[in-house]
This record gives sequence, C-alpha cells and structure tokens, in this order.
Amino acid sequence: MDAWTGHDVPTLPGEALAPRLYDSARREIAATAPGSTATMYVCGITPYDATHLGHAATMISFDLVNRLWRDAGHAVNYVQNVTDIDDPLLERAARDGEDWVVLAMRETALFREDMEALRIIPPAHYVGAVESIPAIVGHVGELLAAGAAYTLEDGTGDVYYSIAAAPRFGYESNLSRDEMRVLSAERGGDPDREGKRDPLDPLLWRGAREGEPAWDGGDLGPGRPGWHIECTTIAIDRLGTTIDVQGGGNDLLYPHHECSAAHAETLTGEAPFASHYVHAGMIGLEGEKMSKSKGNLVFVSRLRGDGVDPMAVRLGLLNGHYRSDREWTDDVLKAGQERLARWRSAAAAPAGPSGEGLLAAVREALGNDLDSPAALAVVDAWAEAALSNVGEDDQAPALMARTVDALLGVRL
Ligand code: 5CA
Ligand code: ZN
Repeated sequence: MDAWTGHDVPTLPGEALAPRLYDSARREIAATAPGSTATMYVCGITPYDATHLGHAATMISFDLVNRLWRDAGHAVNYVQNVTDIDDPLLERAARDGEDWVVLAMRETALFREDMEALRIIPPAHYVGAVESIPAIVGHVGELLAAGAAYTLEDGTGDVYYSIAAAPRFGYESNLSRDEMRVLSAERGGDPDREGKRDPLDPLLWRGAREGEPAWDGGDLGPGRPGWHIECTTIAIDRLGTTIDVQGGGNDLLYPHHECSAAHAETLTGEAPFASHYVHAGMIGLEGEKMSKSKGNLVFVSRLRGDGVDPMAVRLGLLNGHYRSDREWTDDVLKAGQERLARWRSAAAAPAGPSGEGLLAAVREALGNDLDSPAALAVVDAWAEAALSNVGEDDQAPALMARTVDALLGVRL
C-alpha cells in the first residue's frame, strides 16, 4: 500500500556517527553498525481506531533513528507494516456494524495524515498483512516442511510454530517461561489451548471459521495469517535475512518480537535476526497505558482538529526519554507549545552562540540512545542565550533551525 508524503530533510555540515541504541536482547546500549544502507523494521498499527499519542511517540522515536542514520551518511531502508486483518479489527467492526475493510482503510488513511503532520519520514515500504498473504503462506509451508510447524489435529486447520525449533528462544525478551506464559495469554496468545506441543507455540495460520474472512492458503487450506509471521514475512521480503533494527513499543517485547525473530531465524538459518531490538516506552494517561482496548486515548487527529501545532506535540513527546513509560498530560502539551514558541523566536534572533557547537552537542545527545531530553536542553540553553543577545555567530540561528529540523524533525 502507499505510505504518506515526506518532507525535505535538510543536510547538515560536518560528520556524525551512527547512533548507539539500547538492545533489549543484550540489555545494553551498543553502537549500531549499518552498512551503506541501514535497515529498520517497525511494527505499525492495527487500524481499528485513530492514531493516539502512544503510536505517535513510538513512530517519532524510530523517526529519530532514521534521521540519525541519514545524518551519518547512510541510506535507510525503512519498512513498516499495517496489521489490516486481525481479531481486534473484526471485533470492532462487528461491534459498530461496520465493514472491517472500510474501517481499516479509514483508520489507515487517518494514520497517514497524522504521520505527515508530525513530519515522520515515510517508510520506503508500507505493507499490509492482507497483501502479504501469498508470501506468508509460502513461509508457513516452508516451516511445515522443515518440521518447525505442525497442524493441530482438531479439524480447525490451525497451524502452529514449534518453539522447539528455536534453540535460543527467549534470548530477545530475556524472560522466564512463567513470565512468557503470562504475557502470551495477555497479548493475543493461547497458552492453554489443547493439542499444542508447547503452551508457548504461536499461531502461524488460522483455518477458516464461519463468519470470518478467509484467503486461499494452498496446501494450508483457507484461512488467515497469525500475527508474528506477518511481520517476519514483510521484514525479510523487503529487507533481507537480517536487519539492523527491529522496533516497536515495549508491549511487543514478548511474544511478538521474540516469535517473529524465531520464525525469521528458522526460515533463514541466520541469527540474530536483528542486531538491535529497540523498544519505546508506553505513553499513558492518568496512570494507565494508552490503549484502544482501554479507551483512554488522546488522538493526534483530535489535537490537530483543535488547532494544536503538530510540532508542539512532537516536542511534548520528545521531552521524555523514548524508553521510559510516561504520561501524556495537558502540561506536557503546554510545555511543548511554550518551547516551540521560544525556539521560533530564538531562530529569528540576529545571532547566538556557535551554531557548530550547538549541532555537535545535539548530535552527541541523540547519538547516545536518543537522549532527546538532553538534546532539548542543549537547544533551550542556546535559545535562551540568543534571546538574551549572548553570542555573535550570525549564522547560528539558521543552523539551529536546520539542526532541529533535520535531527529532531521539528520545523520552526
Ligand atoms: N499491529 C501491531 C504491531 S505488528 C500493533 O501492535 N499495533 S498497535 O496499533 O497496537 O500499535 C502500533 C505501534 O504503537 C506498535 O509499535 C506498538 O508497540 C505501539 N504502541 C501501542 N500502544 C502504545 C502506547 N500506549 N505507547 C507507546 N507505543 C504504543
Ligand atoms: Zn509487528
């Protein structure tokens, strides 16, 4: 499917290194070491409701990774999916008496608008689950042929991946089996289903059910894809056998990213699937994770409709570190709006402290596991000085505006 439209990203003088990022598998911050083209897969939306501030925060986090790699001279092959068939979509459509295809198309269109307004660099490939079904069917067939998958013997036609085929299963999330079992039940898995070889085995292909959409699965029979294999297939088809970054919110640490990595590693014979598994913190509202199922959402589109500048939303979210679970409040938005106004005034000042110094300090902060609070503090200090007529670099205001545009995605 089509992504959204991008904006020009200014180029910056001098040289930068590829960012250091926290890898959930190794549990440490380590340098990214991409080739001439860096590769990143980020788990995108399940389009049954509008983009909320949590989705926005996660997309902004990986947009920073994209921008830092570009600044370091790498091309970036960035892929994002749309889970345009899954249980929550069908449940919402049934609840509202709506056609699930129309619901998915509408919410995906709104997401694109929100991403464009937030100046997120679009992915090179924006790929839906439905359009990937033939490729997914091929991969499930390969896993069956390799003895890494099995069909349940209860007549449903459901196919499961056998985690026994993944010798390192658990390396990505670093969780105990008991913890995995609990999370699996909470996040779409079915550890208690009878007939599975291991309670943690994830679904690859769901045989057709009365009243549910189904696609031709060839030898698998009609049905629809499981969730983790969707992301595996889209990633390896568009990016290759191994990638630099697998990204998403920290709600995907287990089972989603553990299982998609296991599928990929069985299919390709190469490990680890991703050099870095990078997880953004959850944005909450009044103490609870913002989620469609809880209904405690602040929508990007609603803020846009209220006339809020998307750049203030971006600055509000960047004021917290991407890995920390944090709250969205009216004060967060207000602080973003005030900062945006201050930065705009400062960019219009006749001069300020060294622009090169500012650029180097912003690069250093962001390169250190995307330390956006530190980067914002650097720009704040520069702006305060420029507004107090401190500093004589008359090229600095223009370079400051280019720097925050290119690296933070904030257009002044
Ligand atoms: N379609 C799947 C991924 S393949 C999915 O998780 N969809 S989603 O719509 O629930 O979330 C889309 C992206 O936003 C995912 O990367 C998810 O981890 C992230 N996300 C969801 N809720 C939040 C939140 N409250 N805060 C931060 N990120 C979130
Ligand atoms: Zn995913």
